[in-house]
Amino acid sequence: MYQLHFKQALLPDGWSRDVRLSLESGRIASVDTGVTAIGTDERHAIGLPGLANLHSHGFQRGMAGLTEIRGASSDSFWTWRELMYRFVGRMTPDDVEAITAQAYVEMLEAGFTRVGEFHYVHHDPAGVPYGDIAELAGRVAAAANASGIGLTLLPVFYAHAGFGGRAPDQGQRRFVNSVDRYADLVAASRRAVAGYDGAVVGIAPHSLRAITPDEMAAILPLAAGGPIHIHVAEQVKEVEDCIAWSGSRPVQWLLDHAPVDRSWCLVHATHMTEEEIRAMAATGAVAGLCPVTEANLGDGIFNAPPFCRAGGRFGVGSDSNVLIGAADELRQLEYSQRLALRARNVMATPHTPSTGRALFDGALAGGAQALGIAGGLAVGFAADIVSLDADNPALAGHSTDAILDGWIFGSRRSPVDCVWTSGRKVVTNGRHHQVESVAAGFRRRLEALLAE
Ligand code: NGQ
Ligand code: ZN
Repeated sequence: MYQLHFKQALLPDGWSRDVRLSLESGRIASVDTGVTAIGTDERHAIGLPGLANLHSHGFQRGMAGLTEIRGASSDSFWTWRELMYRFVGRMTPDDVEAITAQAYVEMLEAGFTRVGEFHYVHHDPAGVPYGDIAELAGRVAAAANASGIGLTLLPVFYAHAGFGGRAPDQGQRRFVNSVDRYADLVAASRRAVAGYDGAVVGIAPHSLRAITPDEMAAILPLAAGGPIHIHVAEQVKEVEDCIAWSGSRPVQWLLDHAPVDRSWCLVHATHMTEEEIRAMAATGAVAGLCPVTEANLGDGIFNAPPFCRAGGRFGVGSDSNVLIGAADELRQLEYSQRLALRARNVMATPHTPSTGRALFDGALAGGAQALGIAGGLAVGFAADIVSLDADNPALAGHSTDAILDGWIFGSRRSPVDCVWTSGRKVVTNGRHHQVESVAAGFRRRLEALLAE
């Protein structure tokens, strides 16, 4: 039994003072409020539930800052993807593991306690499966385990270069499986995470570009009740190509042809009509918003107000991992709305006037739903906890919701102090316990990769 005491903590029904959490076997065994700290309690000022990072491609952390150079023609998502494919073509399993571990350490230091890894690089550089079809899924799981982050592994089905079942291109050879081989991959992925506490496995048809309707129907049963994630309507070109292929826009097509419900996460969902927005919100599916990456790739701005008014659920993901931060994603989400609408406090609601609190509550609930877990500081839930440093100048004099506003909008240096995942402390004073060895491994692999 391990006991934490917080001067204030955000519980499912709001902020409470003098909170003691007892942790046992990785879970929260009891929550007491209005109690003074006793000798054996580990004392902290501010306690928050850890957020889920619902969409990551861990290996892309290795490309951060390397695609910000203008090419010969005008740059776009599609020219970025060419560079990404070239990077993918060179990575060994050791590279994947070291780069992914670095990304996960940064996530933990930034206040994320679980990651949804949308994992699609499966085969060797020639496109031949490894002896173990889940070799690279195993490397992702090893990186998660080494860092301590909770893992929801989403092995990806990818088979085509475009709508209508177009043959995959060379750059995609490491991703491609038949339906049967994908079923083997999902089963092997379940085995790869079997020893890891709290791991969840879902499935992920990559995008409507990469899967045919028949293939989609064939793989959906493999989810077996777990989460189902798909990229959708991220780029205008994808919308145009989908209309040319089917007569429908991508979100509309998906809602018409797939059993979208609460177990789904529609990643990006950037380009929707008001009708699609209302229809998607009504399914209970989560919008997987990746505001920092969407800005970096020039995707567009999610139309949040009508989606939230219709009761739509959202969570955030660091996607390309160009910059990893829970507060950064939430701030970018709000600021993109402000810039588009020339208004302030767009994500706040009549019920929750603090923008930081509304963003945090939304991302906590939507992120947990999308990753197939329960999120929050409540009895029986995983002990995924973040403490903030009350001495950070951005939090001076702040209490309750103003703490979240100060963290998200006003902190130059992150106030994230300690982080626990499944009851194990993995970050102290804002630093991950293995930060140096993981960074050294990352540096070594990256220097070798980039020297080639
Ligand atoms: C991905 N990234 O899977 O990493 C994609 C690029 C694709 C984003 N969509 C590949 N941001 O969409 O074909
Ligand atoms: Zn993605």
